Amino acid sequence: MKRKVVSILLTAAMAATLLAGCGGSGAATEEAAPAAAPAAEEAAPAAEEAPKAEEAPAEEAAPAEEAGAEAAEAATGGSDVSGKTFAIVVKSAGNPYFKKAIEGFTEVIEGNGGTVVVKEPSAATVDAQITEIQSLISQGVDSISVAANDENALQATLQEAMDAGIKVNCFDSKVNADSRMTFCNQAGITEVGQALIDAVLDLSGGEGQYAILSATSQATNQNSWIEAMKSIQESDSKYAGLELVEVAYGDDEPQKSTDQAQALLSKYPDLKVICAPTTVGIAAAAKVLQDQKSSVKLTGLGLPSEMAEYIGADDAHSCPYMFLWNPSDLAKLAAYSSIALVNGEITGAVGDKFTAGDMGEYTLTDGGDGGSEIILGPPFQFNPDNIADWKDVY
Ligand code: RAM
Repeated sequence: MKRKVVSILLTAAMAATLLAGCGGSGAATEEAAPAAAPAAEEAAPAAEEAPKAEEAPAEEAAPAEEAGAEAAEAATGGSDVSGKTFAIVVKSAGNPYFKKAIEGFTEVIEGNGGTVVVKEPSAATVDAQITEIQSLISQGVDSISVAANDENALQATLQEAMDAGIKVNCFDSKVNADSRMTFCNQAGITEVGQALIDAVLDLSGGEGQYAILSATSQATNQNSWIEAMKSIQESDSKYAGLELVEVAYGDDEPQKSTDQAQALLSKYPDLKVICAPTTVGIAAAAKVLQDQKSSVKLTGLGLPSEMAEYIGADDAHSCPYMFLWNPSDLAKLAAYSSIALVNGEITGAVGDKFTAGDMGEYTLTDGGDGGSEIILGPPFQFNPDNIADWKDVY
C-alpha cells in the first residue's frame, strides 16, 4: 500500500515536471529555446518540481512484476484496447534508455487492456530491425512503434506493414514520412542542437577543439542533432572559435564507445570538449575522462541514473552538465498515439489531436519532412543542483 502511494506520488510528480518543463503540445516549440539554455537558473523551476530523492527509490526498488502491475493500474485515460496487440521495436538490446522506454510503453498499453510485444535487436542495425518487423507482420499485430536505426532503409518493410493494416509510428529516431503515420519526437531538433552547441561553447571557454562521440553513423536522431549543431555553429560568429575535429561512432555499444573516447583523447591532445549525443556514448566517455583525470570536459545527452557520479562542477568530475528528456514518457506518448491510431481517433495528419492519458492533449504538427510529428517537450538540463533528484528516476 505504502509503495502504491509512493508510486502515485511519483507519477504525479513526474507529470507535474512534464507539464512544468514541456507544457502542452502546442506550447512546446515556443518554450523549447529558453528551457534548453544551459544557464543554471533555467533548470531551477523544473528542478523544484522534480521528485525528491527520498521519494523515488521505493518505486525503483519495487520488484519488476509488482511495479508493472501498479503502474498499469495508474495508467488511466486512454481507450480500451482489449484484444489488440502493440509492438515496440527499439534500436538495440541492453541499452538502459530503451529499458525505460519499454517500461513506459508497457504501462500504457497494458493499463488500457492491450497486449505488448517487445523487439530488441541484438545490435543497432537496420537489417536486424527488418527481421523483427517482418515477424511482427506475420504475427498480425495491430500496431508497430519503432526507434529507427536508419531513416530510409525500413521503408519497404514498414509500407508492407501499413498495407497489411498495421498502424505504424516511430519514436526517438524517425523513419521518413512515407514509412510512418506519425513520429513521437522527444524534442525539437534545433532545440537539442542549440543546447548542445551552447554547452560546447560554454565548456570550451568560447574557443578550441571539440569532438562528437555519436551512436551509429546511420542513426536518424543523432545525425539530425549533429547537423543542427553544425548549422547553428556556421550561422553565428559567436561560435567561430570552435573547431569540430571529428565525429566518432561508438554504435551505442559500451566497449566501442569507450575505445572511441580513448582514441579521441590520444588523437587530439588539444581537445577541450567531447559532446556525446547518446546515453551510451556519454556514459562511456564520462568514465574514460574521469578515470584518466583528463581536463577534457564532457556534455551531451545522458541518463541521470548512469551519469550522476560523473556530474559535478569541479575537476574531479568529467561532466559539468548534460541534457535529456524522460524516455519513459516518450514511449508513453508513442503508446497513446498508437492507441489513437488503432482506434481511428487520428490518422497521422497534421492537426489531428488526441489525449495521451494523464499527459494531456497533444496535437500532431508539421514534422518538416512531409510527415507529422508529436513533440514531447524541450530537453531538460541535468546539473550538480538537480542530479540527486533525478538519478533514481531514470
Ligand atoms: C541512446 C540512443 C537513443 C537516444 C539517446 C539520447 O540511448 O541512441 O536513440 O535518443 O541515446
